[in-house]
Amino acid sequence: MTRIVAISNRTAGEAASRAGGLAVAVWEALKASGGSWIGWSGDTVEEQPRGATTFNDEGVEFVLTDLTQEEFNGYYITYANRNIWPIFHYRVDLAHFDSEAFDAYAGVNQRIARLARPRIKDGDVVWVHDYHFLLLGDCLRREGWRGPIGFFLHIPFPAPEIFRALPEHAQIARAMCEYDVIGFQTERDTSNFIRYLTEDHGAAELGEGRVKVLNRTLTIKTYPIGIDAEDFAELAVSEKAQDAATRIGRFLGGRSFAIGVDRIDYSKGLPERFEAVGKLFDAHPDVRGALSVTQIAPPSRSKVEEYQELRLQLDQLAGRINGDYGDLDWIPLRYLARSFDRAELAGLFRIAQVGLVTPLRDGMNLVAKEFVMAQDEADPGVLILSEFAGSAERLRGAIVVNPHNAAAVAEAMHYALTMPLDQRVERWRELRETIVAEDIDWWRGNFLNDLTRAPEAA
Ligand code: GDG
Repeated sequence: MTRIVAISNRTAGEAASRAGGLAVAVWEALKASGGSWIGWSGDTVEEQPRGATTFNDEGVEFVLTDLTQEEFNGYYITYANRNIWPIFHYRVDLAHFDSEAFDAYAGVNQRIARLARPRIKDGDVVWVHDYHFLLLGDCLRREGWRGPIGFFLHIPFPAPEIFRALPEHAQIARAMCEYDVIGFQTERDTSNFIRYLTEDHGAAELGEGRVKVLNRTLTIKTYPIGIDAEDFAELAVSEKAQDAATRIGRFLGGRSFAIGVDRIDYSKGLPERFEAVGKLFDAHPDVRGALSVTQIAPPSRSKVEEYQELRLQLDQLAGRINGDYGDLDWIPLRYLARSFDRAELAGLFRIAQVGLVTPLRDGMNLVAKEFVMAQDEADPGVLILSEFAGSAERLRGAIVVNPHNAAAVAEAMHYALTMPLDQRVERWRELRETIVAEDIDWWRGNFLNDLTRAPEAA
């Protein structure tokens, strides 16, 4: 089997972090091929480290480097998370353009490439992940690697008109064309990128995902990421899951239950969702006292200002909704700003009547798929899904909503709560079928298949 060298900002060096989704998929691929996984250790230091920490786990070599405080601020906080993240999520208004931060970003991409190069052997394939490393393929070419390099973008790729707001867009796109395979989550992302390359760099499509651009021919295709579907369904009936369901059941006291699980991030549409919950209680007094909404929202990137502001906004909004609508024996909206065990989440999904997945923009959104897989076929809950989540492109059985339209989201919740069993089962079966067929193994297999065939295709 072809050996894989994976490169991503964070790796799954600790067994506990291999708890789900992507980490599992990459880990399994590396274990099967005896590969290496290279990335940031998660620590910052004063002086640039010369080497890296390396260790082996089940035949997989981990190579982790610390970042200097300066690199962390420039590459990670400012360029990746305050330039690329907002722009790729269509939030030009939140971008903090900063050319020095771009230099730091390019510097870290080059340093990681230099670290990786001696570990890549003839016959290997390199698999780079996500928006932290858009330039890495080009950096590896500069280090002399001519073999296959694939890149998968986990977040959306914006419309060209938005991408061009990034002052370094041309430089980034030229560097990206050094990859052999570029994978996106949705057809929309893929066509956005190809349209950009066509309009700005004279690209020509050759068919079957092959694109000729800047004197190279590469594969640019859609590989919607999946989940470990059957495993998640099993997790939802595990003892830990059932304990969590019992605990929340005591609190619910027979009321209906809607759940959302999202990192605190402005792309996830949490204020808009809270507003929709308020609208539901306004428009449908019958639901007052009869439904509890729980939002699990682990804080993320709390060093970034926009995330700190969002946290305050959510604290305030949740407080106001409970103040306005709550009663002596009823909390309408429970908002828990911490993380829970994966099995506990699965247990909560299983007993929920409604899953709320209403991001303003999302590459895929795995919570939507997890919610579906956790359901009980005899009495499944209903998924309410934003049209702007990548997962909406394939998940036809969901109630698809515009998250900006709070009144419509409120109506969708009411519709879900009153939906007859046969319709819920029909929708659920359709969703489940897609999620099982397009699971994480399917995703990884498709991508790696194209990547290992890249030399022939060229
Ligand atoms: C990026 C893209 C794309 C959440 N809270 C807890 C917890 N989670 C787990 C969920 C899910 C994962 O984290 C989140 O994945 P999402 O896909 O929903 O969102 P992002 O974190 O933004 O991920 C996204 C993804 O990459 C993969 O390509 O789908 O669009 O933005 O698995 O269940 N897990 C635990 N406790 C929590 O409190 N254990």
